[in-house]
Amino acid sequence: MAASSDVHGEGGIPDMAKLAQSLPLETRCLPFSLRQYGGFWLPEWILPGLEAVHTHFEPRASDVFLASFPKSGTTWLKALAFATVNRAEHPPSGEDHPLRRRGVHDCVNFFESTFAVSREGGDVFAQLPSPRVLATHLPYSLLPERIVEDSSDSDCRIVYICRDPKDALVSGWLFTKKMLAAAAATNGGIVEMLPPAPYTMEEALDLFCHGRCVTGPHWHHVLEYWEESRRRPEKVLFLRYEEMLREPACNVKKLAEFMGCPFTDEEESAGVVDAIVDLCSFNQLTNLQVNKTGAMEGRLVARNELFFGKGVAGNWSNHMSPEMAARLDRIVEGALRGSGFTFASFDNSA
Ligand code: PAP
Repeated sequence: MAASSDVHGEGGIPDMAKLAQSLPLETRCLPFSLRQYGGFWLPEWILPGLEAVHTHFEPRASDVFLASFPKSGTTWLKALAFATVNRAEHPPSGEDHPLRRRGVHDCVNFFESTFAVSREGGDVFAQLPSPRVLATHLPYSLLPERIVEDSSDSDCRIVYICRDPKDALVSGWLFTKKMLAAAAATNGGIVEMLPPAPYTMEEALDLFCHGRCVTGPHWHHVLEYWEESRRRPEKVLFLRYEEMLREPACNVKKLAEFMGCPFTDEEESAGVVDAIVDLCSFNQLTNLQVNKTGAMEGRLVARNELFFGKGVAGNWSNHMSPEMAARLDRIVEGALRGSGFTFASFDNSA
């Protein structure tokens, strides 16, 4: 697997403003133009953020990074991690909990997109108190060396959430269609989007199967983090969306332990784990006013409600034919062969 220094070379990340125009371009994958860099298709508008993250971001030992391929359960993981880390200051059953007042993505920022749209320069997260919880869709091999390095100075941790690629694809396709409709109605946001087009499931699937989607190929994204979680389980925790739906409390305990703030027996008996699971549940979050009418502050035309679809495993079957699903399954299985990794839905013993 490519470590980040292999991709960026000795001098670190290159000058993206100069490099971007020479990178392979994909404009059929809505809603953004994509450029291929380091083997992955990244939104073109993110590239300055990638450079800024490498140049300016100063990780701290107490940082936790929540990583994911888009539409794999990031919003849920953000809510759970935020509520868990901050439970002493903000008890999860409290009426005034930040997650009841603010959008999940405003409680936990995506770091590359925040850097990409920031006009401040420097480290935009320098003022955030520790412990910081930040999120990223970047592939492991494109994370800054200071985050991934194998040294005792780099104690920050990474939690990855993966999801069946068919559900991630369908969730992203539905999101894109809603986002384009919203952008058309409001004259867009501050990030330039491609003009709306019919964008059928067949088109989205075809691009996805060729790895041409935001941060694709999906299976390479997952595999990089999975391999690192096997190599350094103390550094990378690998979670699965489908398992979290099955056993949320058990996964929240695992998450807390990994983040260095395990629940005490007293907390467990007092129902704190269940209160966090309940606060962050699909039903609770979707019923909050802020998630019905609010929007991600000052960035994309992404109303909070767009981040909540059905919140289940297997929604792909409502939008993909068995033949379409079999095509993607075959490609993914082929790509994963020999790796030792399988998606839960392909593995009957899981
Ligand atoms: P992002 O990559 O844009 O941040 P992300 O949160 O990873 O999106 O994925 C959105 C999916 O997570 C949606 O799935 P669906 O379209 O198949 O329904 C969304 O419903 C689901 N999701 C969001 N919050 C929760 C939650 N609290 N519990 C379960 N699923 C959730």
